[in-house]
Amino acid sequence: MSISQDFSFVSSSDNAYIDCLYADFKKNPDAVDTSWKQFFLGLEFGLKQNVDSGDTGVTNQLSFEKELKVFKLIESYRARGHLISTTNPIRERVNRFPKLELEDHGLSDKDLDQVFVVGESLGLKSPTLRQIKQKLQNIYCSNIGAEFTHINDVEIKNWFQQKFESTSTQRDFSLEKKKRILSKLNESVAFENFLHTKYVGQKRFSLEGGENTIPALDAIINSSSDFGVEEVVIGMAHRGRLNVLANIMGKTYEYIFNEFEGQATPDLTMGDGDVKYHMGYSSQVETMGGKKVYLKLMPNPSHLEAVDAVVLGYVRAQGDTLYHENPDKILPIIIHGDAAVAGQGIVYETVQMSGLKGYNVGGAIHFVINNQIGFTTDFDDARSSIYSTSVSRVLEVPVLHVNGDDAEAVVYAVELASEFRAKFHKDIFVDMVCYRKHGHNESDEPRFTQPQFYKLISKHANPREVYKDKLIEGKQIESQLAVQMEEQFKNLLQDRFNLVKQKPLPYLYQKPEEQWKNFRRSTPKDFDYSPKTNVSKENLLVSLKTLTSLPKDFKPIQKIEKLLEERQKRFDEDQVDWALAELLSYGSLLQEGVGVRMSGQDCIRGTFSHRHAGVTDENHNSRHIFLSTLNKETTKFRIHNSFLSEYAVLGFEYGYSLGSPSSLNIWEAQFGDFANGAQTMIDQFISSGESKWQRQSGVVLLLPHGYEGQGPEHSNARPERFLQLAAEWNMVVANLTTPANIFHIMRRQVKWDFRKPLVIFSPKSLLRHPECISSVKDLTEGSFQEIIDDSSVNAKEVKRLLMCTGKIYYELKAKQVKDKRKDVAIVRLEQLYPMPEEQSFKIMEKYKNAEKVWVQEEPKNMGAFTFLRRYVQFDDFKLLARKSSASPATGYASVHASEQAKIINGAFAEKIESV
Ligand SMILES: Cc1ncc(C[n+]2csc(CCOP(=O)(O)OP(=O)(O)O)c2C)c(N)n1
Ligand SMILES: [Mg+2]
Repeated sequence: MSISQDFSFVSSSDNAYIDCLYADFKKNPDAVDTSWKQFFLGLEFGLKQNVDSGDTGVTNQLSFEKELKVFKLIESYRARGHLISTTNPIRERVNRFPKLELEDHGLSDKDLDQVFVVGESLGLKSPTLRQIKQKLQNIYCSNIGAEFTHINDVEIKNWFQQKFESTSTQRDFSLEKKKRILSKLNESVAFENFLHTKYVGQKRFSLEGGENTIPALDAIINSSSDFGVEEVVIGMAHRGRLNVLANIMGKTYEYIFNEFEGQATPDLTMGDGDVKYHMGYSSQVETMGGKKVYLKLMPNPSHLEAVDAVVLGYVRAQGDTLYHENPDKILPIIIHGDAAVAGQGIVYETVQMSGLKGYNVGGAIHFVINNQIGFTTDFDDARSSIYSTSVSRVLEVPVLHVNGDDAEAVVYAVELASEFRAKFHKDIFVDMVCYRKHGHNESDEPRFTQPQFYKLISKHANPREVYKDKLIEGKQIESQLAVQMEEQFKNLLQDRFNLVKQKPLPYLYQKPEEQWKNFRRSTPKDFDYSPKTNVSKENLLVSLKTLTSLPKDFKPIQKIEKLLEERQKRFDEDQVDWALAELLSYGSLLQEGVGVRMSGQDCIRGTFSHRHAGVTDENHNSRHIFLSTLNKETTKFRIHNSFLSEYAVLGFEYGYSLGSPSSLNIWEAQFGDFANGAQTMIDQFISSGESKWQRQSGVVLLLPHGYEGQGPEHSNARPERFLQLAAEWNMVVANLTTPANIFHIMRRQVKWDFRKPLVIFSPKSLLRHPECISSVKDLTEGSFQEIIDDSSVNAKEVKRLLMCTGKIYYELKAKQVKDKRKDVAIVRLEQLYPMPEEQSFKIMEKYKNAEKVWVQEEPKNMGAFTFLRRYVQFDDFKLLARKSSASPATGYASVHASEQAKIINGAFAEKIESV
């Protein structure tokens, strides 16, 4: 039947759509949105009634016209009811013109007592419009506002709608649950109370106004545990962090107060430490259901939201190894501030990861402590969007906005979020609208900038009082509970003031944590010489076999067949190139039971079409990753082309490295300079995490670098920046020139019994340079070479020592060979930091009578030289480099060529002159 033909009242623009929906409904009633399903059911029911009674005329038509109008009203509430939901505990909401009046839908008060079958979709029996409107108002416009109608996945949307409509107004909380909520609020308030009185004016970034965060987190942990979660990893900023540590993580007051009172003895051998509201913590708590759950709070820097991607990476690592790739077992909770979640681009990048194969963690719960302010910034200066959570639209997942004064509504919202995550393995957002009792920190005066808002706040009872009063007003039994717990609250305050001892929670280390415990801190001596990292030829042959074989019936394009033959030939002819050496090192580790994970833009093929870690079938587009044939149950080769992000992807890989101490974890930039988009990760986590938080990481950065005339953006990975960050043996910075060295440095990364971030300036032109080859023996013997001396000269005859790093070596070498210059030695510094002190002194000693020149391709204000000046052995070095320059390289290929020639020729000229 064509609905629109039978009911000509339906406007023509609706015709086709409704017909289409009706056709879908006829095929499968569940294929359409529940509201349409209900509408069509009602319609058919009504039709039948009328046909039975012989009425097919005007009445029929009119009533269906009205039904459709009511239906549209219901749909409007579902879509926009949240705009008038009573989520703001302090002030009036901005009028967003939601168009939810009867008149907006061609209805009027006169229709209020008429029955509309479409209202049955709300669980009402033959409801009047009055009842329908009331129910809609209760569901969609009370203390929880739900955004979900933008979700295109009908199954998800229907599930959420059905759930929300049937449970949000009938929250049947047990007495035990109410007690739990109040006790968590008691703890939350008692904690702030104590700090506020005892540490007047100290920065603590109090949670006051947003105390329901504590019952909310508690509820997420409890309900998620019922859904099978065994570990919860939290990323959060400053706001309420100490309260979370005390009342969710179980860190004792004593411990926290010691830090407050500055009594925590600084152990400077362990690094420089961090402020108290940035430190991480781990614990194991028992849920209401009696299950044990691991809780982790990630340490984080002040840079808001940066920790988000790190949390996800950590969760993925734990999921991959500890939980056998089962996302049901581990849950990330990311807590945001309203200003930060709206303003920081990393949130978008992190959210965009959620459905990607290489980064999926089975969904995160995002919880916004929306105190309606960011430092002094009001919401209307903080975002263009209506809500701070609008970034969630990318994912088409529900957002629940909830009044932060209504403890039970908050708990309901987060429980629904936990269930949603468990069911669909997708992210979900809960936006708790609350307020900030004090200034940004406790010594700030908020009335400088928000006098009106703070006048309202100052008169407002705290969320504990609000909940207690609500219980007292409630049933007899609830009011008794509230009175009884008030007593407990007072005792709790007293206990805290008397510093009654608390017991730290018992903790059982997880396997990766045991592995971390077995590592030690590095010492300067570790970097004098590298450990042996050679492998047997048999080992190489096993890897080679997988790197040259394809599964049966797998058909790549012809070029690949040639490439595989070339791989074999190179090995047989003892001419191992860069890509092969790199892949052989990964293969060797996999054989030894070490997992390898790599991600980066187009890294499977490789930006420069050199890696070909995997190939694609010409006929059915399936992919074969060569080294995956060496996978073991928990140690796998995982390689993922990343999406076009650096900040979040590097953060994710750093997080992954924290969760997988025994594996090799690599991020590759498309070109090295793109790492600058991830500078926060480099500055705030990678270079300083060990010093601040005593967290080691073995993450590897591959940053293509080198001057080949490709212009300012593709030549320079800014080594000077990494070298400026280098201190206290915090990371390794290397610029490599031989395939053997990439082989050994990757292996060394996991052979050490400590972990260090490793930054490699990786080559581009060297990937195909005929001289850039190593022999098989270079891999089966020896180790990483920090410095490579010139074996072609006799030191006694050398008048000039040219020292360099990276691919310029090959250009200098070509000139030396061509001009048969035995008086000039060329030494390569492969590891710039930590400086191989002893080895470098030996080299200097060997060439002590020679003129010493550092030759670099980079301009004088860039490259390694400013850093090398830190070391006495470079005191008497001259510098040969491009002139100081604002841009890293010329955009003209011809200018590049002449600059490069000047450097190379200049290095062998009688007198060293700056270029
Ligand atoms: C990337 C970054 N920029 C600026 C700051 C300085 N800052 C610290 S807190 C804050 C306000 C944050 O507001 P919001 O996200 O709403 O959190 P709240 O403090 O209100 O809980 C700002 C601007 C920062 N820490 N990080
Ligand atoms: Mg805020």
